[in-house]
Amino acid sequence: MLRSGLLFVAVLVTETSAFNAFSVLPAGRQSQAISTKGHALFPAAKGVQRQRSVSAPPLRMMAAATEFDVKKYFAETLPKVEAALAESMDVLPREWEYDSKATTVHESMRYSLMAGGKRIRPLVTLAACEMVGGTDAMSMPTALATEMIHTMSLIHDDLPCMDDDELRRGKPTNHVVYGEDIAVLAGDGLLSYAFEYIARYTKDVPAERILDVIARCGKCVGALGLVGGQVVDIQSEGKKDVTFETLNWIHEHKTAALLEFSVVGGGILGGATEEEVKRLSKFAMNIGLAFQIIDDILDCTQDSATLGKTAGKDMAVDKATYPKLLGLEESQKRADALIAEAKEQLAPWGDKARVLNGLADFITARKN
Ligand code: GRG
Repeated sequence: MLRSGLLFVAVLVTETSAFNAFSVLPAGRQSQAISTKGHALFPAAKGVQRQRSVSAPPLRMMAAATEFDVKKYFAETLPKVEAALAESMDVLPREWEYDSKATTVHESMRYSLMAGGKRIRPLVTLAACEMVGGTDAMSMPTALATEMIHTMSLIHDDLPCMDDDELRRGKPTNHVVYGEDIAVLAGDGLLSYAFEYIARYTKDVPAERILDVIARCGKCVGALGLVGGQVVDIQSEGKKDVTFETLNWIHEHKTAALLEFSVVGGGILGGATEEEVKRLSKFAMNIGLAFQIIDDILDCTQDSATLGKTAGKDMAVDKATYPKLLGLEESQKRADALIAEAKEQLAPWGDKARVLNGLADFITARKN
């Protein structure tokens, strides 16, 4: 199992072009380059920083100019995450004397969780925790929980009653393999297991921090998170007058909220102060929106084989997207500006922020 996980990661790292052609500029330099153009960020959407032009950070605020080799980082870190994810599935039948009647849903949960994916959410959790002085042992259960929740959201998003898709992570979607009923329940199984996993397996962290993380986890999934974002997304479908503010609202909730939890959760477990949590939150909301903008761009510029999911879907259903509202070039500029501003939030950590900064840059450089 571990060997096949490692093999998968080796293939992923070798095959993904974004991993190959990517070396990260020092945070300070990139922020400065972008800030000279003075892009305004998104207009008045609630909950994130917005509408201030990105001004050059003072020299003392610039992160240390250390090159970050993202390819090497993925090669070193992804096998660890893949192995831990596999173990999270193995532990169910092994330690919990699982009733054999539950094997179908367990298999279905495993099918989607272990189907690959970039694992960005667990990576930012581990990186944020380490940046503030914590360890992998403190944050790994929460890191895995973010991937369980993300995978659940993909399974449900692909259902015929939602986006109705048959390809995900290069494989047939969960409901195509197991049927709609099992797919719904596999998502539910992953979601509840995520909470159980944080509560049961987090070690060496004071209980109040774990409690805070569990509460935030609930919020990011619920009506003020993924669920709320998905509802407004569905309600906006087919409408010609979706505003920029609504589009931002959808993606702050549907996409950015889970990334925010992933980063902030890692920070809290590692002992971040209130002020640090605020910085992490702003960083994460920015990279979350940038992530979605790039997702929209890739949907109309890449093919299904590269994406591992059906390309051109947004246009086919006439969905409101960033490229549709802004055009491709302006969308890319917005994503770059959001990443630059996100990285400014990490400046006080200096070189300790190199991994999170590198992952932020990866978000705009990725090709799938
Ligand atoms: C049922 C409680 C409950 C919640 C689900 C379906 C739903 C509500 C929300 C949809 C959330 C969703 C699918 C948002 C899209 C986010 C996004 C950009 C996904 C792509 O993420 P990647 O590129 O995918 O990280 P990989 O496959 O690499 O992990």
